[in-house]
Amino acid sequence: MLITNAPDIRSSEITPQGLYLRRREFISGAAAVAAGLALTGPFTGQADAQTAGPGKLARLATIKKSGYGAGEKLNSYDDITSYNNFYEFGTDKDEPAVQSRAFTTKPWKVTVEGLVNKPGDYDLDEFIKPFALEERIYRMRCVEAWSMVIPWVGIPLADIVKRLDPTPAAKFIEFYTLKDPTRMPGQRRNVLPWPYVEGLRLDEAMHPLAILAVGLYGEVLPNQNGAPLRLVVPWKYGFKGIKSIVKIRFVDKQPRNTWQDMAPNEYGFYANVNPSVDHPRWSQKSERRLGEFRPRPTEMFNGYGDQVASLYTGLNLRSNY
Ligand SMILES: Nc1nc2c(c(=O)[nH]1)N[C@H]1C(S)=C(S)[C@@H](COP(=O)(O)O)O[C@H]1N2
Ligand SMILES: [Mo]
Repeated sequence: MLITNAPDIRSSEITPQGLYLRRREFISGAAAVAAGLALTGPFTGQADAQTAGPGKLARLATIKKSGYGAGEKLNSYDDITSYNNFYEFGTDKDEPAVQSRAFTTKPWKVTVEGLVNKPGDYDLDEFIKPFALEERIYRMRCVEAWSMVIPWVGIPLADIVKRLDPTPAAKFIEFYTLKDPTRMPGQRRNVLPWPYVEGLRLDEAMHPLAILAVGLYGEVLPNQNGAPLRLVVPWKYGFKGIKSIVKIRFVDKQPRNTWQDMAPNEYGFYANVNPSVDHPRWSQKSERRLGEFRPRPTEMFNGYGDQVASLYTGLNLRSNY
């Protein structure tokens, strides 16, 4: 098991911080050894003061540090978990944190279907068990022109795709969020066509920056951030990062995606961050980083162009927004 129970060491207030961190480190190591896990890297995730979790949710054991995002100043856990877009739990930024409180994500099933050699209904724990968890600190840019820096914990999507073994006919992947209005109160209103769906070209999905996230700040994902499993593609606008995934389908044609269905003149399939293509109703040239006052210039591909631009050679990025 990669997920440990919430440790009984929330007492950061009463334990000196250094000792607290070392104790957490020890416990994560002990849990991993008890579970017989092959240890691929040092337990640096928890020992790093910047990404140590707040001790609110179950901690993730054995997180590999990846080097992505070194030097970035992180947004606080509070920023990341109280300012959310997750329309299944309300359309205001502060609603998902409140309205998702009772949401349960255990048990959780992930259905894999379509043009793939290992289809099936996987229990989430079983689905992620073969993979090492990595810390990935990414800049995230919402289409609404705000941004954050978030220390995700996840699995490279490429590793998962390779293991699921798509057939040669598969050209795209489609993702589906849970549809259950009894558990997701926002789905009782017709603000979006439910369930939320998103997609990637297979080569985008195989890019090393694309991950499926299971954690944040070293702990399991809070519900409002897309527990228990969500997509993270940091060179694209935030709406591509579909939350609370229950189905992954391999297909041969470009899938629909929810925001393109809603307003095709405003949101496209690619959704690559692009400061030179404005949204019809606002500029995309700059962004407001949560916690900062002065706007920042928005960078092409959210600053990941050196890594991802070659995916789009020959594609007109003005018409393919
Ligand atoms: N299922 C689902 N996924 C979703 C959304 C949503 O409303 N429903 N909102 C998207 C948008 S617009 C953004 S900016 C990100 C926000 O992710 P965060 O709350 O973890 O920052 O989630 C994306 N994924
Ligand atoms: Mo967004």
